[in-house]
Amino acid sequence: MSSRVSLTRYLVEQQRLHALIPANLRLLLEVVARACKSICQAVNKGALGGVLGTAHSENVQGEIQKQLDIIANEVLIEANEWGGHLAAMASEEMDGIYVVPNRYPQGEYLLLFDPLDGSSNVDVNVSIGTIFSVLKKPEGSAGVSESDFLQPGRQQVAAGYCVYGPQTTLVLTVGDGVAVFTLDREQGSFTLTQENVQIPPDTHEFAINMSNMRHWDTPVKRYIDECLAGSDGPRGKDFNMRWIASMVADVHRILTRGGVFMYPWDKREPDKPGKLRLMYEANPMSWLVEQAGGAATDARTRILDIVPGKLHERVSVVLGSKNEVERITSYHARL
Ligand code: AHM
Ligand code: MG
Repeated sequence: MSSRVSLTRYLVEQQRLHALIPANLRLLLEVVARACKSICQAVNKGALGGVLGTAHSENVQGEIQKQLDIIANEVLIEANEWGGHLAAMASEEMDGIYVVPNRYPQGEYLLLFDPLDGSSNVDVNVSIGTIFSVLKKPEGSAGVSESDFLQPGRQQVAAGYCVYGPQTTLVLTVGDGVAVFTLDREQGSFTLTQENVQIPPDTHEFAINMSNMRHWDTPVKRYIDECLAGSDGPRGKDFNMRWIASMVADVHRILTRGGVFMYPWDKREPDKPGKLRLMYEANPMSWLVEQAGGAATDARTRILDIVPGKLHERVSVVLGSKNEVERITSYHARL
Protein backbone atom coordinates (compact mmCIF):
# COMPACT_ATOMS: atom_id res chain seq x y z
CA MET A 1 0.00 0.00 0.00
CA SER A 2 2.95 2.35 0.57
CA SER A 3 3.36 2.71 -3.21
CA ARG A 4 -0.08 4.33 -3.50
CA VAL A 5 0.18 8.04 -4.18
CA SER A 6 -2.62 10.20 -2.81
CA LEU A 7 -3.66 13.47 -4.45
CA THR A 8 -2.00 15.39 -1.58
CA ARG A 9 1.29 13.54 -1.97
CA TYR A 10 1.21 14.05 -5.74
CA LEU A 11 0.67 17.80 -5.34
CA VAL A 12 3.42 18.14 -2.72
CA GLU A 13 5.89 16.16 -4.82
CA GLN A 14 5.04 18.06 -8.01
CA GLN A 15 5.73 21.31 -6.20
CA ARG A 16 9.08 19.94 -5.06
CA LEU A 17 9.97 18.83 -8.59
CA HIS A 18 8.60 21.60 -10.78
CA ALA A 19 7.48 24.44 -8.46
CA LEU A 20 4.13 24.71 -10.27
CA ILE A 21 1.88 24.22 -7.22
CA PRO A 22 2.39 26.79 -4.46
CA ALA A 23 0.65 26.09 -1.14
CA ASN A 24 -2.51 28.09 -1.91
CA LEU A 25 -2.97 26.41 -5.28
CA ARG A 26 -2.54 23.04 -3.58
CA LEU A 27 -5.19 24.02 -1.04
CA LEU A 28 -7.50 25.10 -3.88
CA LEU A 29 -7.07 21.82 -5.76
CA GLU A 30 -7.60 19.75 -2.62
CA VAL A 31 -10.75 21.71 -1.79
CA VAL A 32 -12.09 21.23 -5.32
CA ALA A 33 -11.35 17.50 -5.08
CA ARG A 34 -13.16 17.34 -1.73
CA ALA A 35 -16.15 19.16 -3.22
CA CYS A 36 -16.18 16.66 -6.10
CA LYS A 37 -16.40 13.84 -3.56
CA SER A 38 -19.50 15.50 -2.04
CA ILE A 39 -21.04 16.00 -5.49
CA CYS A 40 -20.27 12.38 -6.28
CA GLN A 41 -22.18 11.28 -3.16
CA ALA A 42 -25.21 13.37 -4.11
CA VAL A 43 -25.10 12.01 -7.67
CA ASN A 44 -24.75 8.43 -6.44
CA LYS A 45 -27.77 8.70 -4.14
CA GLY A 46 -29.95 9.49 -7.13
CA ALA A 47 -33.62 8.92 -6.49
CA LEU A 48 -32.87 7.86 -2.88
CA GLY A 49 -31.61 11.37 -2.15
CA GLY A 50 -34.63 12.98 -3.81
CA VAL A 51 -32.22 14.94 -6.02
CA LEU A 52 -33.27 13.90 -9.51
CA GLY A 53 -35.37 15.99 -11.84
CA THR A 54 -35.66 19.64 -12.67
CA ALA A 55 -35.32 22.55 -10.26
CA HIS A 56 -37.96 24.49 -12.27
CA SER A 57 -35.49 27.34 -12.85
CA GLU A 58 -33.31 28.58 -15.70
CA ASN A 59 -29.64 29.56 -15.71
CA VAL A 60 -28.22 32.62 -17.46
CA GLN A 61 -27.99 30.66 -20.73
CA GLY A 62 -31.72 29.97 -20.65
CA GLU A 63 -31.23 26.26 -19.87
CA ILE A 64 -33.52 24.47 -17.43
CA GLN A 65 -31.56 23.69 -14.28
CA LYS A 66 -31.60 20.27 -12.66
CA GLN A 67 -31.72 20.04 -8.88
CA LEU A 68 -28.24 18.53 -9.00
CA ASP A 69 -26.90 21.49 -11.03
CA ILE A 70 -27.85 23.77 -8.14
CA ILE A 71 -26.62 21.39 -5.43
CA ALA A 72 -23.25 20.94 -7.16
CA ASN A 73 -22.88 24.71 -7.58
CA GLU A 74 -23.56 25.30 -3.87
CA VAL A 75 -21.16 22.55 -2.81
CA LEU A 76 -18.33 24.14 -4.81
CA ILE A 77 -19.00 27.63 -3.50
CA GLU A 78 -19.33 26.61 0.15
CA ALA A 79 -16.19 24.48 -0.03
CA ASN A 80 -14.08 27.23 -1.63
CA GLU A 81 -15.19 30.55 -0.16
CA TRP A 82 -13.54 30.44 3.28
CA GLY A 83 -10.03 29.08 2.60
CA GLY A 84 -8.33 32.37 1.72
CA HIS A 85 -7.06 31.01 -1.60
CA LEU A 86 -9.66 32.63 -3.87
CA ALA A 87 -10.67 36.14 -4.84
CA ALA A 88 -13.80 35.09 -6.74
CA MET A 89 -15.59 32.29 -8.56
CA ALA A 90 -17.65 32.01 -11.73
CA SER A 91 -19.97 29.22 -12.75
CA GLU A 92 -22.21 28.08 -15.58
CA GLU A 93 -25.05 28.25 -13.07
CA MET A 94 -24.52 31.87 -11.91
CA ASP A 95 -25.16 35.02 -13.95
CA GLY A 96 -22.28 37.06 -12.54
CA ILE A 97 -19.11 36.37 -10.57
CA TYR A 98 -19.22 35.33 -6.91
CA VAL A 99 -16.80 37.49 -4.94
CA VAL A 100 -15.44 35.91 -1.76
CA PRO A 101 -17.39 37.57 1.09
CA ASN A 102 -15.62 40.19 3.22
CA ARG A 103 -15.71 37.98 6.30
CA TYR A 104 -13.09 35.73 4.67
CA PRO A 105 -9.58 36.61 3.50
CA GLN A 106 -9.22 37.20 -0.25
CA GLY A 107 -6.71 35.10 -2.16
CA GLU A 108 -4.96 35.48 -5.50
CA TYR A 109 -6.81 32.85 -7.56
CA LEU A 110 -9.97 32.85 -9.65
CA LEU A 111 -11.95 29.61 -9.99
CA LEU A 112 -14.37 28.87 -12.83
CA PHE A 113 -16.52 25.76 -13.07
CA ASP A 114 -19.31 23.92 -14.75
CA PRO A 115 -20.57 22.25 -11.58
CA LEU A 116 -22.40 19.42 -13.33
CA ASP A 117 -21.64 19.06 -17.00
CA GLY A 118 -23.90 16.81 -19.04
CA SER A 119 -26.67 17.18 -16.52
CA SER A 120 -29.29 16.16 -19.10
CA ASN A 121 -27.86 12.68 -18.39
CA VAL A 122 -28.45 12.79 -14.62
CA ASP A 123 -31.89 11.23 -14.57
CA VAL A 124 -30.93 8.45 -16.98
CA ASN A 125 -27.87 7.38 -14.97
CA VAL A 126 -25.23 8.14 -17.59
CA SER A 127 -21.80 9.61 -16.72
CA ILE A 128 -21.67 13.31 -15.87
CA GLY A 129 -18.98 15.47 -14.29
CA THR A 130 -17.54 18.68 -12.89
CA ILE A 131 -15.17 20.80 -15.02
CA PHE A 132 -12.92 23.48 -13.49
CA SER A 133 -10.37 26.08 -14.54
CA VAL A 134 -8.05 28.16 -12.34
CA LEU A 135 -6.66 31.58 -13.26
CA LYS A 136 -4.60 34.09 -11.30
CA LYS A 137 -6.16 37.44 -10.53
CA PRO A 138 -4.22 40.05 -12.54
CA GLU A 139 -1.68 41.82 -10.38
CA GLY A 140 -2.34 45.38 -9.34
CA SER A 141 -6.13 45.35 -9.79
CA ALA A 142 -7.91 46.54 -6.69
CA GLY A 143 -10.88 44.40 -5.68
CA VAL A 144 -12.10 41.89 -8.22
CA SER A 145 -14.42 42.20 -11.20
CA GLU A 146 -15.62 40.18 -14.18
CA SER A 147 -12.91 41.70 -16.38
CA ASP A 148 -10.26 39.99 -14.21
CA PHE A 149 -11.62 36.67 -15.48
CA LEU A 150 -11.40 37.56 -19.15
CA GLN A 151 -8.01 35.97 -19.78
CA PRO A 152 -7.12 33.59 -22.61
CA GLY A 153 -7.04 29.90 -21.66
CA ARG A 154 -3.26 29.71 -22.07
CA GLN A 155 -3.02 31.68 -18.80
CA GLN A 156 -4.73 28.94 -16.76
CA VAL A 157 -2.60 27.72 -13.84
CA ALA A 158 -4.61 24.54 -13.26
CA ALA A 159 -7.50 22.79 -14.97
CA GLY A 160 -9.33 19.53 -14.64
CA TYR A 161 -12.52 17.60 -14.39
CA CYS A 162 -14.06 14.89 -12.27
CA VAL A 163 -16.21 12.31 -14.04
CA TYR A 164 -18.92 10.53 -12.07
CA GLY A 165 -19.21 7.25 -13.95
CA PRO A 166 -18.61 3.57 -13.20
CA GLN A 167 -15.52 4.98 -11.46
CA THR A 168 -15.15 8.50 -10.09
CA THR A 169 -12.05 9.90 -11.74
CA LEU A 170 -10.30 13.23 -11.25
CA VAL A 171 -8.13 14.39 -14.14
CA LEU A 172 -5.75 17.28 -13.56
CA THR A 173 -3.12 19.44 -15.20
CA VAL A 174 -0.98 22.22 -13.80
CA GLY A 175 0.95 22.57 -17.05
CA ASP A 176 3.24 19.59 -16.64
CA GLY A 177 1.30 16.77 -18.25
CA VAL A 178 -1.99 15.16 -17.27
CA ALA A 179 -2.50 13.00 -14.18
CA VAL A 180 -5.48 10.78 -13.38
CA PHE A 181 -6.73 9.96 -9.87
CA THR A 182 -9.36 7.36 -9.07
CA LEU A 183 -11.61 7.74 -6.03
CA ASP A 184 -11.03 4.90 -3.59
CA ARG A 185 -14.51 4.76 -2.09
CA GLU A 186 -13.38 2.72 0.94
CA GLN A 187 -10.56 5.12 1.84
CA GLY A 188 -12.50 8.17 0.67
CA SER A 189 -9.42 9.48 -1.14
CA PHE A 190 -8.26 10.13 -4.68
CA THR A 191 -5.32 7.89 -5.62
CA LEU A 192 -2.98 8.45 -8.57
CA THR A 193 -3.72 5.84 -11.23
CA GLN A 194 -2.07 7.31 -14.33
CA GLU A 195 0.54 9.93 -15.14
CA ASN A 196 1.74 11.45 -18.38
CA VAL A 197 -1.49 10.69 -20.28
CA GLN A 198 -0.92 10.72 -24.06
CA ILE A 199 -3.56 10.99 -26.79
CA PRO A 200 -2.54 9.09 -29.93
CA PRO A 201 -2.18 11.54 -32.87
CA ASP A 202 -4.32 9.39 -35.18
CA THR A 203 -7.73 7.89 -34.55
CA HIS A 204 -10.67 6.19 -36.21
CA GLU A 205 -13.27 7.42 -33.72
CA PHE A 206 -15.24 10.66 -33.83
CA ALA A 207 -17.82 12.22 -31.49
CA ILE A 208 -20.45 14.63 -32.73
CA ASN A 209 -24.21 14.99 -32.34
CA MET A 210 -25.24 13.60 -35.74
CA SER A 211 -28.82 14.81 -35.35
CA ASN A 212 -27.54 18.31 -36.14
CA MET A 213 -26.09 17.25 -39.50
CA ARG A 214 -28.47 19.29 -41.64
CA HIS A 215 -27.44 22.45 -39.76
CA TRP A 216 -23.66 21.98 -40.13
CA ASP A 217 -21.27 24.14 -42.09
CA THR A 218 -19.79 22.62 -45.29
CA PRO A 219 -16.32 21.69 -43.87
CA VAL A 220 -17.88 19.81 -40.93
CA LYS A 221 -20.19 17.93 -43.28
CA ARG A 222 -17.25 17.11 -45.57
CA TYR A 223 -15.17 15.73 -42.68
CA ILE A 224 -17.97 13.54 -41.34
CA ASP A 225 -19.00 12.38 -44.83
CA GLU A 226 -15.41 11.26 -45.41
CA CYS A 227 -15.38 9.38 -42.10
CA LEU A 228 -18.70 7.72 -42.90
CA ALA A 229 -17.45 6.62 -46.33
CA GLY A 230 -14.96 4.48 -44.39
CA SER A 231 -12.54 2.22 -46.23
CA ASP A 232 -14.31 2.96 -49.55
CA GLY A 233 -13.79 6.72 -49.19
CA PRO A 234 -10.85 9.14 -49.31
CA ARG A 235 -9.73 8.25 -45.76
CA GLY A 236 -9.31 4.60 -46.68
CA LYS A 237 -10.31 3.35 -43.24
CA ASP A 238 -13.49 2.68 -41.28
CA PHE A 239 -14.51 5.05 -38.47
CA ASN A 240 -16.45 4.42 -35.29
CA MET A 241 -18.75 6.97 -33.64
CA ARG A 242 -19.55 7.75 -29.98
CA TRP A 243 -21.69 10.55 -28.54
CA ILE A 244 -22.40 10.50 -24.80
CA ALA A 245 -23.78 14.07 -24.59
CA SER A 246 -21.53 14.64 -21.57
CA MET A 247 -18.41 16.50 -22.61
CA VAL A 248 -16.55 15.14 -19.57
CA ALA A 249 -17.29 11.55 -20.56
CA ASP A 250 -16.48 12.13 -24.25
CA VAL A 251 -13.20 13.92 -23.39
CA HIS A 252 -12.31 11.22 -20.88
CA ARG A 253 -12.67 8.57 -23.58
CA ILE A 254 -10.44 10.64 -25.88
CA LEU A 255 -7.78 11.01 -23.18
CA THR A 256 -7.98 7.27 -22.63
CA ARG A 257 -7.92 5.92 -26.20
CA GLY A 258 -7.87 8.86 -28.62
CA GLY A 259 -10.58 10.26 -30.85
CA VAL A 260 -11.92 13.60 -31.93
CA PHE A 261 -14.75 15.56 -30.30
CA MET A 262 -16.67 18.26 -32.16
CA TYR A 263 -19.36 20.66 -31.10
CA PRO A 264 -19.17 23.06 -34.05
CA TRP A 265 -21.01 26.25 -34.88
CA ASP A 266 -24.19 25.39 -36.76
CA LYS A 267 -27.10 27.13 -38.46
CA ARG A 268 -29.62 26.59 -35.65
CA GLU A 269 -28.40 29.68 -33.82
CA PRO A 270 -26.16 31.42 -36.38
CA ASP A 271 -25.44 34.37 -34.08
CA LYS A 272 -23.86 32.13 -31.42
CA PRO A 273 -20.32 30.86 -32.02
CA GLY A 274 -21.27 27.42 -30.66
CA LYS A 275 -23.07 25.66 -27.81
CA LEU A 276 -20.24 25.07 -25.36
CA ARG A 277 -18.87 27.74 -23.09
CA LEU A 278 -15.30 28.96 -23.57
CA MET A 279 -14.17 29.73 -20.05
CA TYR A 280 -15.35 26.77 -17.96
CA GLU A 281 -15.81 24.04 -20.59
CA ALA A 282 -13.62 24.56 -23.66
CA ASN A 283 -10.58 26.16 -21.98
CA PRO A 284 -9.94 23.57 -19.26
CA MET A 285 -10.64 20.67 -21.65
CA SER A 286 -8.42 22.20 -24.35
CA TRP A 287 -5.52 22.62 -21.95
CA LEU A 288 -5.84 19.01 -20.73
CA VAL A 289 -5.97 17.77 -24.32
CA GLU A 290 -2.93 19.84 -25.36
CA GLN A 291 -1.04 18.69 -22.28
CA ALA A 292 -1.73 15.11 -23.39
CA GLY A 293 -0.28 15.78 -26.86
CA GLY A 294 -3.61 16.49 -28.58
CA ALA A 295 -4.93 19.71 -30.12
CA ALA A 296 -7.96 21.96 -29.64
CA THR A 297 -9.31 24.64 -31.98
CA ASP A 298 -12.54 26.46 -32.65
CA ALA A 299 -12.17 25.00 -36.17
CA ARG A 300 -9.96 27.94 -37.14
CA THR A 301 -7.75 29.05 -34.24
CA ARG A 302 -6.28 27.57 -31.08
CA ILE A 303 -8.91 27.75 -28.34
CA LEU A 304 -6.35 28.66 -25.66
CA ASP A 305 -5.44 31.84 -27.58
CA ILE A 306 -8.99 33.22 -27.68
CA VAL A 307 -9.39 36.35 -25.53
CA PRO A 308 -12.87 36.13 -23.98
CA GLY A 309 -15.19 39.08 -24.32
CA LYS A 310 -17.57 37.94 -21.60
CA LEU A 311 -17.87 35.35 -18.86
CA HIS A 312 -20.41 33.07 -20.52
CA GLU A 313 -18.94 33.34 -24.02
CA ARG A 314 -19.63 30.40 -26.29
CA VAL A 315 -17.24 28.78 -28.71
CA SER A 316 -17.07 26.16 -31.42
CA VAL A 317 -15.01 23.17 -30.24
CA VAL A 318 -12.86 20.65 -32.11
CA LEU A 319 -10.47 18.71 -29.86
CA GLY A 320 -8.62 15.43 -29.51
CA SER A 321 -6.17 13.48 -31.65
CA LYS A 322 -3.81 16.02 -33.19
CA ASN A 323 -3.84 14.93 -36.84
CA GLU A 324 -7.66 14.83 -37.00
CA VAL A 325 -8.02 18.25 -35.34
CA GLU A 326 -5.49 19.68 -37.81
CA ARG A 327 -7.38 18.10 -40.72
CA ILE A 328 -10.75 19.54 -39.62
CA THR A 329 -9.15 22.94 -39.01
CA SER A 330 -7.51 22.89 -42.46
CA TYR A 331 -10.89 22.13 -44.10
CA HIS A 332 -12.21 25.34 -42.54
CA ALA A 333 -9.14 27.37 -43.53
CA ARG A 334 -9.80 26.62 -47.21
CA LEU A 335 -13.25 28.20 -47.11
P1 AHM B 1 -24.47 21.37 -19.98
O1 AHM B 1 -23.24 22.02 -19.44
O2 AHM B 1 -25.68 22.23 -19.84
O3 AHM B 1 -24.68 19.98 -19.48
O4 AHM B 1 -24.28 21.28 -21.59
C1 AHM B 1 -23.08 20.85 -22.12
C2 AHM B 1 -23.25 19.49 -22.73
C3 AHM B 1 -21.92 18.81 -23.01
O5 AHM B 1 -21.52 18.08 -21.91
C4 AHM B 1 -22.24 17.94 -24.18
O6 AHM B 1 -21.12 17.70 -24.99
C5 AHM B 1 -23.29 18.70 -24.91
O7 AHM B 1 -23.87 19.61 -23.98
C6 AHM B 1 -24.37 17.83 -25.47
O8 AHM B 1 -25.23 18.60 -26.23
P2 AHM B 1 -26.43 17.97 -27.10
O9 AHM B 1 -27.48 17.60 -26.11
O10 AHM B 1 -26.79 19.10 -28.01
O11 AHM B 1 -25.90 16.77 -27.81
MG1 MG C 1 -21.50 21.95 -19.34
